[in-house]
Amino acid sequence: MVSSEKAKTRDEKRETRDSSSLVYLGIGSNLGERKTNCIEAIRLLEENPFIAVIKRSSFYETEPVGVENQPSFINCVIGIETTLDSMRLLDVCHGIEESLERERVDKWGPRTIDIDILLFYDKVVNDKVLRIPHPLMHERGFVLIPLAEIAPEAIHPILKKRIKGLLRAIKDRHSVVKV
Ligand code: PH2
Ligand code: MG
Ligand code: MG
Repeated sequence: MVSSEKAKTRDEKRETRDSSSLVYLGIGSNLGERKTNCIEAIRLLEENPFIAVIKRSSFYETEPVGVENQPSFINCVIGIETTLDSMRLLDVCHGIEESLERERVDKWGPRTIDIDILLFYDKVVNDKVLRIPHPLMHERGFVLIPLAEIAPEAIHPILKKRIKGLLRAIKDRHSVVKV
């Protein structure tokens, strides 16, 4: 009994370390073949020699947040390892968005693909073009639900709370349904 309790504690510690030692990306699409677009974006990330995709959440059909009169999204979250710094990773994400963005109609409307850096290991970045953790991630069900599926123990480096705790406290009531 005592030894299994100790083992559990060690596992929990290992899980904490593993979760915080990845970079987490939010992937979303609400135009065209939405799930295929997400899968293609993940494939292109995996193809980059400096990126390894380690974890992928389920796909979720999610109600649009913010601009609400647009089609619903397919969202998922992936955990990657990368030797790129956060700015170079942002460039890679933008490049993949551009290569899949042929169907995009207007800037704020539906998009074939959106790749957002949510967490970059335990780093905080406050740059004009890049803020990490993603400044809205802790308010959004379409981010926290898939993120909690693959990294419940990861810690938000500013709020100093675990993802599973942030999810418990969330007020966002937009629907997020596993597909
Ligand atoms: N992305 C946004 C704004 N609103 N809503 C959902 N459900 N999913 C998204 O990915 C999303 C959104 C800005 O990037
Ligand atoms: Mg986004
Ligand atoms: Mg974006």
